[in-house]
Amino acid sequence: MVKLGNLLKDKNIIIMGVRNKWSIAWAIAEAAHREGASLVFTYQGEREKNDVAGLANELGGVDIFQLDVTSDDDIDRFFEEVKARYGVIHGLVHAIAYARAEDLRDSFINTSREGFALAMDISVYSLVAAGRKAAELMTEGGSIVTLTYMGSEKVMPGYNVMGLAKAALEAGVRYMANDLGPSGVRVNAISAGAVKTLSAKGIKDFGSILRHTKENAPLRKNIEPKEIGDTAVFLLSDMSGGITGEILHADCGINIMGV
Ligand code: IMJ
Repeated sequence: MVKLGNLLKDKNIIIMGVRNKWSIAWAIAEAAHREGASLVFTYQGEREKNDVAGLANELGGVDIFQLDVTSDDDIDRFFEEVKARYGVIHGLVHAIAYARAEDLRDSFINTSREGFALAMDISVYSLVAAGRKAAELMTEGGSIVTLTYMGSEKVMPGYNVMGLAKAALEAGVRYMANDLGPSGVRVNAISAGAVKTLSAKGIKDFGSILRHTKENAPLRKNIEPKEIGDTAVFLLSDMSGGITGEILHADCGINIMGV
């Protein structure tokens, strides 16, 4: 039995980055739906459409829109459609990141100029571009939430250029919080512990990171997607009305450990 809440009642919330049922964005969607939010999903392109439509169906009446975050035209069109359909929005969840597979395999020192720029464009600039547009529609106040990872703070094997992208994303959260705060829009990030998603597939040493966390994190377990969803509900809700520019670790405490 799932206990229904109303923390996000009467809130229109956009979620970017739902790809399949293992996506962190999906766990956030389930939690937000449970709390009464009206949701909008975006999907990257035709390849992703069917899967995302299926998940949207599971929650009943979630609208889906195509949005490739590397396209300014897509971003403009999407927010125009959202404005026409909803008028006002209250939340934006950004759960998008990408680096070339080769840049997550080799040594960081070998990152190419193109690979670097691509990771920054998709993983960082997309929050700035979407956040700016979303904030214009947050006329009743709003909350922007993005996802980051400890690889921004400490060297994690293979995280490489994504570590720099997440460091830039976190700095972006602070600069956006400063710009948008006067309009009543908060901007925060969840630094989630490792979760087995499509984005973690094929990453070497992933199993050993999960095992290390289970054995050494203060809570002696790995974070569950539902716990990340509940953290996002908190940041999207009025319960966090005094919090902005914050990087909130939802990782069973592993980030506090030295050895
Ligand atoms: C990713 C790479 C290396 C180590 C990693 C990860 N660890 C974790 C991740 C320890 C937890 C997953 N993560 C936090 C990410 O941000 C992943 C981003 C990502 C993953 C891929 C895989 C497929 C691909 N490009 C990617 N771009 C970004 O081609």
